[in-house]
Amino acid sequence: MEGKSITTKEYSYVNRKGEHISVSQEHLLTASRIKEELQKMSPSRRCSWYQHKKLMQEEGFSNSDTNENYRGLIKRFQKEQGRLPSAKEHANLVADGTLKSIQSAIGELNGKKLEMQEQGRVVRKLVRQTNKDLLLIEEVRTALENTDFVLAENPVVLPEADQDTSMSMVVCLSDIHYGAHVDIPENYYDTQVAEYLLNDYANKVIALIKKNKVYSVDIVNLGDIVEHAYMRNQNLYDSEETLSEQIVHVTKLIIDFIQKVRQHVELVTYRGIAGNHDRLQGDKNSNLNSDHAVNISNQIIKMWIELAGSDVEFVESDSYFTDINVQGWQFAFIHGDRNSLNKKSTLAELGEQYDRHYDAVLGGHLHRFSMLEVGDNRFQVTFGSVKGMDDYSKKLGAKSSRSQGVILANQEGFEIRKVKL
Ligand SMILES: [Mn+2]
Repeated sequence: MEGKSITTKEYSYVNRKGEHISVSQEHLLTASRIKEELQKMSPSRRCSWYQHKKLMQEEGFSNSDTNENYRGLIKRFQKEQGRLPSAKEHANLVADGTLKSIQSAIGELNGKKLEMQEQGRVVRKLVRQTNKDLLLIEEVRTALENTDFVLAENPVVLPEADQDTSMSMVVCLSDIHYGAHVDIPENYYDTQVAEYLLNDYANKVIALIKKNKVYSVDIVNLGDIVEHAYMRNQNLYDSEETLSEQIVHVTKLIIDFIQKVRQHVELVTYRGIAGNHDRLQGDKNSNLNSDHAVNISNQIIKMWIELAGSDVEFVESDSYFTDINVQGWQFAFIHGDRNSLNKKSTLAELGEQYDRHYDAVLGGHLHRFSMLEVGDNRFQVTFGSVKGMDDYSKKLGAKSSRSQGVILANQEGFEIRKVKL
């Protein structure tokens, strides 16, 4: 009989010391069952022989091993048995309490596996995010090291005699989309054009400063400073620098812009809010609110102000909102993706939300100049982009010229002005 042959057969294997180790039939039965159970628990159907040895010890078999000879012996034994243990047999074994160690090990491992799967998703996401953040910071550091920033100068600006210098100005910067490469019949745009246009804008602002005898300027960046690569698929092909390079290089241009203005006005502030293209996460519902390119850009600008000794004031603001009181007039600023500047109730809604009576709300996002009077001398304004038209805006039928814009304000009133580029 088959069973009889097993009882009479001698089983042994050679251990690492070269000794022949005899094992009992009971040992082999237990060993093959533990092996099968461990295989069942493994997604790759592999037995962990380290685990196997531990479980064998718990079952009272101290002469098991993990080496090739031992594994071969168990395999041979299983082959001779010609079958896997039946469900009934297994159940009996469990009922007998002979394989209690396996039961508890399976329970433990299954519990851990579930927990891991649950946490796995969250952890993997965090790890991905952290790695990405670290990589980004490292890349930003490298880009900073390779970029020369303008020296800060704080010249005294004397008004000419008999001049009335009561005018203030808000200078908006919007939708630079640095890093975008546009090459269509209606428009050409790349980083060099961006540099040229920002310089051109600075000169136009300086002309306005001189003409209107402006004594203070608040520069407000309305977002979309970079084109970014994570947005629409189209941008994967239309972006020409890495995100880190885009952020550092556009910030260099913004600093140039700030310093140029500062050459002509003593009181200058700067602040920046984020647009949809600035988000490092494609998801606009991401709760990491400061996870955007403008945040990094702002940090660089603050660093420049401090290290270069500029007297320009950096003003902290929310990621997606800021407001300014200029000579008694209240202005709110948004990028325009979260609140629609086409919707006539937006000014009132922002007033409710921030408990202020705003005279105007200004934004970008639409890449075209628009001005909507939504109350008595109260306005919703969008300024155009530096980037200009692209395939996307063409598809949307939103053809428009490049522009930026400013607010001139004194005690008597304010005027919102488009500046064509
Ligand atoms: Mn934009």
